[in-house]
Amino acid sequence: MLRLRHISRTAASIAVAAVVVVIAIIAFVALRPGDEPPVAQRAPAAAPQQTATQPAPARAPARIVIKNGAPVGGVRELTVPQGGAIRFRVESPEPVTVHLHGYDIEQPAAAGAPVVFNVEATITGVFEVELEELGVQIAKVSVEP
Ligand SMILES: [Cu+2]
Repeated sequence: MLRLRHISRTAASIAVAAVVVVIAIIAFVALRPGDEPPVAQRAPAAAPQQTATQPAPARAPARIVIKNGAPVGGVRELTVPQGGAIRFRVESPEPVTVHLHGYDIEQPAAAGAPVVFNVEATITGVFEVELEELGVQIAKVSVEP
């Protein structure tokens, strides 16, 4: 038993030594001067990610999620000053047509293809946003003078 344990310990030591050698070879290959171009490529790649997160502060459109043919959380109320932008996004697991009354704009949405409305608020009043086929109101848009 003792001897077996000793042998397996030796085998383990050899295995560890082998792993160390492999790591040393990998480290040597990776750290050779030839690796400099990939490092240089990596630096610019990180920069676009930083700029990609910067536009986020621009207010995201209101997000309306449709479930079982109705808006989750009820009819969304949006208030926009005249001259501003009516912005909302509708996500639906089923194909639907989203209709912004008053401005009379219809756009389709489907699973994996949400629709984003970004409409200049030129007309004042209170307007219904409807799932056209279902006749279901999903939002109430107030454009105030
Ligand atoms: Cu409608």
